[in-house]
Amino acid sequence: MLKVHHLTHSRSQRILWLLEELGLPYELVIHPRDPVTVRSPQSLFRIHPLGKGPTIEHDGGALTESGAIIDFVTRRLAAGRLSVPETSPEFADYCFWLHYAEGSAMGPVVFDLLDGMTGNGCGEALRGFFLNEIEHSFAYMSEVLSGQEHFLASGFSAADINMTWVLELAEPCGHLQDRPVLASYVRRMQARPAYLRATEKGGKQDLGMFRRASAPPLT
Ligand SMILES: N[C@@H](CCC(=O)N[C@@H](CS)C(=O)NCC(=O)O)C(=O)O
Repeated sequence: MLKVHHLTHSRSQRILWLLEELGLPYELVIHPRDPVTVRSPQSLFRIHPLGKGPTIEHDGGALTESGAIIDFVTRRLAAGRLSVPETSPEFADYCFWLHYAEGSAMGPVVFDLLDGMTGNGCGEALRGFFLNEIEHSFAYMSEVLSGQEHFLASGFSAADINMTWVLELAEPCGHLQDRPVLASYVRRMQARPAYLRATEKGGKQDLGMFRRASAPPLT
């Protein structure tokens, strides 16, 4: 059976959510973050040399990287459900959003988060770069989601699962505060029954460790 290695309060919540949406059986192994460093515990490095959440085990092998796992699960284990077939006019959009999440959108958010955690340790030049990237990227997402409920015009897909975590991580840094379209999208995704089942099983996500004083939780 598919085994999911879940690092607490992390991107691996995506995979639990995906599997709950698909209704596939899985064995869950929870790896609490190291209480001092907040990083992966040694137990995750015993599953895969990169020691990252998410990691899955299937057919005797270990696979890490959210987008790769989503592709593997939807194609190999779910007959393409929640993905888009190559013949569909939406295939390009699906590929874009599935990969944009970690390929481009997430990096600047992580830099901003680290900047906050290190008391502006990134310096002005780098900060100027990543804040500009966030501005463009989030403006584009807002524009797309102003006209439709999900990243694909046809409705919910696994690309929403990869994209939602980018926005969830950006929230404690204040990037959803003046972006109501993105904030309401995240709330819609978080209200999905499968999302709620995933957080019940993997533990409610607490990203408060990343919160800025200038970014009170959204109400
Ligand atoms: N691009 C990778 C990123 C994996 C990643 O950095 N995961 C974080 C969790 S959010 C992690 O494992 N952090 C703990 C650490 O690096 O020690 C993916 O999407 O899977």
